[in-house]
Amino acid sequence: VRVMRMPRERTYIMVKPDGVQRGLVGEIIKRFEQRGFKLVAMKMKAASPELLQQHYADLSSKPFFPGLIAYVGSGPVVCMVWEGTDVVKTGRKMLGETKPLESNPGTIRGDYCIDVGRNIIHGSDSVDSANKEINLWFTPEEICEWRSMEEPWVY
Ligand code: FUP
Repeated sequence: VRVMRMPRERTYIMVKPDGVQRGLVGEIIKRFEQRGFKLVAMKMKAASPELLQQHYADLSSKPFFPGLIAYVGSGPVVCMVWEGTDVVKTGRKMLGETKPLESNPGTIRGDYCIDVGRNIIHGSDSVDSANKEINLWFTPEEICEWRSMEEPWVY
């Protein structure tokens, strides 16, 4: 009997240019892998202002918007899609709060940054925005469905 599985929840995680330049990409990937989430897409990209304006469209009226677009566009970012149970909310918990001051030690922002305008990582804040962001940053072909081999890799 074939069982139809519910599609797993996905979130969009992006290491911002300061995270890339400070060598935090591996640490961030490590935390999501070790928590038990599955990496299904990843690439490095120098994002255009147009793409970033779309990504941050909800914030377009904020005074920090031009600075935010300049910062996230100042160098390549690492774009990822992570999959797993409650990955959107859990990912946000792992990131910490928007403001590093309010982020507890043990969270990514709480461990690695001190400035809201240089907060090293983005994570989708709802399932709805995750789906929008995944569609904005990735084509369907760039997302990989995969499963662990049933044969062991380690003998
Ligand atoms: P988050 O979802 O935690 O990234 O937070 P927001 O979507 O509210 O904000 C997006 C980005 O805008 C933050 F990552 C950093 C920047 N920002 C500022 O620079 N100043 C602020 O007061 C608030 C946000």
